[in-house]
Amino acid sequence: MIEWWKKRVVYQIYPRSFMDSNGDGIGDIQGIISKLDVLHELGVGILWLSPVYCSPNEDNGYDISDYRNINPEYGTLADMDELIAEASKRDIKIVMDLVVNHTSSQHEWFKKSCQGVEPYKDYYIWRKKPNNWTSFFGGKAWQYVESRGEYYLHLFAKGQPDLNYDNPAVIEEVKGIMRFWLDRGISGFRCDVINILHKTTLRNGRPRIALVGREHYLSQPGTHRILKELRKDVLSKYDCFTVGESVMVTPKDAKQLCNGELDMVFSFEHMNADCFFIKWLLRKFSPIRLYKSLAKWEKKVKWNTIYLENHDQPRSVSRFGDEKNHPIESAKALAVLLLTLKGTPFIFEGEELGMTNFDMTSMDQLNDVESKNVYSLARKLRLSENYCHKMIWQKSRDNARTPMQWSAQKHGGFTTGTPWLKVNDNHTTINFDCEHDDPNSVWSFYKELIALRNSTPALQYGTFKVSFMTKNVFAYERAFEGKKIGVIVNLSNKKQRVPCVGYTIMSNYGRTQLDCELEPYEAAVLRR
Ligand code: ISL
Ligand code: CA
Repeated sequence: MIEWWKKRVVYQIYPRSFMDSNGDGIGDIQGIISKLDVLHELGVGILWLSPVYCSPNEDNGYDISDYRNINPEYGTLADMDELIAEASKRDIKIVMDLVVNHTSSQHEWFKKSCQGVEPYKDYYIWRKKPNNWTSFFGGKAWQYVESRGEYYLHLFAKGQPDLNYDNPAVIEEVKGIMRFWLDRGISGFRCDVINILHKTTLRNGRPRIALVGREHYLSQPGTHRILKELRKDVLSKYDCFTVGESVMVTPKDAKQLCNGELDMVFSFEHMNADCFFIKWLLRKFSPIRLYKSLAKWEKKVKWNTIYLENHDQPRSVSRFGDEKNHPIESAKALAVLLLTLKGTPFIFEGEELGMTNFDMTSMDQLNDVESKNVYSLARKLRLSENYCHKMIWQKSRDNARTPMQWSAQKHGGFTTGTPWLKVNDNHTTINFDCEHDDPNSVWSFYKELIALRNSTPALQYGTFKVSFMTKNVFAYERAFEGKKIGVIVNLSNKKQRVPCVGYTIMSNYGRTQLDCELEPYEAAVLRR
């Protein structure tokens, strides 16, 4: 039996930016409900919602102050129940974000922990003296609290204190939260930075340029132990799945995380196709670096995740495609990769429209805590203003977070009020309304490709084999029970000579047959 989460296409919603139903400029749950028919028409079978829990929004919901309630900005528990029920009517499952490496500093647990009140005193990681660890968002990872006369660890923003997984009470709290939502009818979790839960020791880390201390918390034995326990005591009792966001994993770590722990993990290696090791160290995008990494993970893990975008990454058409000269072809070529590789595909809202990076003109338009921290840090390090701007404009997480472009109307039809983050000016041409009615649009191509995947076992769970790879072209084959499908993708702006290929099932150039030459950003699914 093939599990349902291997067959379905996932669509990630960033609730704040998806659809505003009441004109306050912030996306909300009723907004999502109003778009369920559209998502159903697109053909997706699972929605992953970035956090909708109560949060002071220092990191837009990834800092949770109440795990068992909905942020009033987004609606109520009743709205959430309605979403689950309405989605289910359309055979769409809902997956929530589980953010339990840290809470918000506004969480009751943390407030009591600061006062030394039991049983919360040891819910977080407190020390008299900080070590040399640094935060994912730049700068030191420790913050002093007067009332305790101690420092707490925060691997992310100051408002995101890390939970203490040496305390069994914390693990029990997490189990309770998971049951609370699974009992309400959700179908699983996307688990935030899940491979860093347990810190083996708080000794100083080796000196390095980023994430000092990481050898003490990345994929440690303690984390594996906790994940096994969550699986045994909670997850195994429900028909659900988990996808773990796991930072800096190797295929070996991933295998271990998916052995009696999670069902699949997000890895990051392919996100380095346009940078060195950390995203801020820019380099020119190299198609073959992307292909090699994708192929490596396809071969090495049992069940892969496929993604080219999420709420932390720039828009794929802007970084791996050509938003200026070939916006439509390159967005479609990327769609072919996303939906024909082996593993569960994750579409990020707007990717199916070919949405591009934020058309920011000044640093004042930034919202993201990471971008702001990194920008001020880079200026302190005396990197040139020019480089800093380039770095932020190319890699800021706000690139992914501009509101959905539903129509050519003011603010892209996202809100009748003032949007929390500026809508891209190109909503006049890149938007759902136009694309829905245009059979040659990026959206229509996604719809057709998803329908093809949903009805083709070879594409859903067939084997994967590289046919050939060049600097710019990636060709592979998927096969299941003797049925084969070929795929070929050119992620360069130049024509490419290739071995003669054959008849197409889908082509982003509308071709029925491919000869020995590919056009810029040409991609096709082929008969075999
Ligand atoms: O976005 C990143 C770098 O720019 C990553 O390092 C990111 O911070 C990391 O992948 C963890 O991401 C997740 O946890 C963060 C949250 O800010 C992200 O939005 C979330 O996806 C802390 O909860
Ligand atoms: Ca709203």
